[in-house]
Amino acid sequence: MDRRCALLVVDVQRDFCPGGALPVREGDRVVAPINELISVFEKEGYPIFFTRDWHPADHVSFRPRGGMWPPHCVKNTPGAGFHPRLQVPKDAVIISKATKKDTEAYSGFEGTSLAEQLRGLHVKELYVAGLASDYCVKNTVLDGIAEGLAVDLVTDCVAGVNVKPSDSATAFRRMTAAGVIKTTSEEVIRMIGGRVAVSSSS
Ligand code: VGL
Ligand code: ZN
Repeated sequence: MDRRCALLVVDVQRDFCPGGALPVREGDRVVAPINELISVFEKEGYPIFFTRDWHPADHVSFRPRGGMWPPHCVKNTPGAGFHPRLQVPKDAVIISKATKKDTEAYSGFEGTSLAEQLRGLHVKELYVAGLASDYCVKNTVLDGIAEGLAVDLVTDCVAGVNVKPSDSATAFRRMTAAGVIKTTSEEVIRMIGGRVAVSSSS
């Protein structure tokens, strides 16, 4: 199994964490296990991508414009910053999305160079973690599968907005039906970390 892997960390931003403008319940619970994934991918030399929701102040998804969300992740404001404990490597690729004021975009692939960059690196398998399970994670996973990637959802590294309490469960069913591979950070670390040990002892 030497498919080229990449890690994609979706929208782990202050506004999606407790105390932020659009908090995901326990959104910050994902930070510690994601940091462990980051360190394993870094050690192995696998590429690491971060998406961030990066809206103009008058974005169409905001309530003052008739959208469903309170203003959040306005570009270049503290709320749009990554969670302060998230360990973003210097050479990580940061993908800003939903940057156009009249267009909503929940997927990291929509209107960005993500697909092109993954193809350029010959990535075949994408490990997805972050926020929120029922919006940007879901849409990113579905688009990744549509791109022809094997997509692994790291289930202990995601959390949902749950406008309706069942939204995360519905999103998991959608992703499962589309062919996502469910895994955990422990499993990924065992597999990828284990690969390092095997190759260094041979
Ligand atoms: C998201 C709601 C609004 C997300 C972004 O990152 O999942 N959710 N904007
Ligand atoms: Zn948004």
